[in-house]
Amino acid sequence: ITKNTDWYTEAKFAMFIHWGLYSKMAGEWDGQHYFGINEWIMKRAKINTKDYKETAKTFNPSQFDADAIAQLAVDAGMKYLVITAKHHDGFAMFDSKVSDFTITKATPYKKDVVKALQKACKKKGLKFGIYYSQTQDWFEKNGYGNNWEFNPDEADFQKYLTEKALPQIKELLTGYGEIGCIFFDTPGPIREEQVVQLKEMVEKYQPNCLINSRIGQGLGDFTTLGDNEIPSMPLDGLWETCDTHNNTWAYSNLDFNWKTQDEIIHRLIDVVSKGGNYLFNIGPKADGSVPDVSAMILRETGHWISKYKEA
Ligand code: JFZ
Repeated sequence: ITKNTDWYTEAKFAMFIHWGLYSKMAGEWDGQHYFGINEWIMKRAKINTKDYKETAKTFNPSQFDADAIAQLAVDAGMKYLVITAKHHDGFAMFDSKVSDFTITKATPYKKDVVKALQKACKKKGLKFGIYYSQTQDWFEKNGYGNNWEFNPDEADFQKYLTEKALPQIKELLTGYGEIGCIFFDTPGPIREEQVVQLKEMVEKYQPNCLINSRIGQGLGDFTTLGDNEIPSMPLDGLWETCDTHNNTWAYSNLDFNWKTQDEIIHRLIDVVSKGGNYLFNIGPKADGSVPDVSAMILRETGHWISKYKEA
């Protein structure tokens, strides 16, 4: 099928958001420090599903303001926004009927933040995209990746796909307005016919939704390069570079290595000059607020972009 890709080609700059229960750990578990990508803390610290789920009971992002985040993206000069609806930890940041491990059922906050962001994006004229970890799900014995609690030899991956991933993706495709793009990730051992099941599901409900290459098996509509990778030469086709503001995707207390506005602008120009989109990540804190420095730097970046447009 032919999809409308104009908006994507014109977009150039976008906001990626990694936000979930792991944001609460912020790089620390059981008195130990975990430097590096904090959204992997469940696996790195080998936290079992029971203890991990327990953290949801105190996940209460009272400072979360979807309009303010969408406005930050607009101020930064960004044109679409992609939110982690479910990362490798298996936790749904939306109101899913097919699992109890969701922000609406397992936390005191109870509200659907994917919905709130989708509405805010619509209001502010941003295209809306979702990140969904289709293969890794450390909360499910049939999902891929949790080998500290479950036996991978007994895992029935197709059962996980049929009972959790596909139904959740359907929920996201049918209850959240127009989904501009879907960001799958770490395809790993997923088989070709399973990738086709995902792709057909997406296209059945949202025929114009652009699918990234990390769906696996070369079946995406656009290429997501390796994390933080910028090619040395222009590339043909639709592609994007995803980049973190520091060295983690999800918020960490241990990482202060923020890119300056100059670095962000250079990287943006580098990517755009080679024909790609620059998907730039922020990691909100557990309370829902965006780290001050990160927000300030993004506003400065947007300031430069609007000056440049006038010139
Ligand atoms: C993945 C995730 O595991 C990570 O937590 C984050 O969400 C990031 C955006 O994507 O990590 C990857 C995936 C692919 C590559 C590197 C890291 N790659 O192809 O180089």
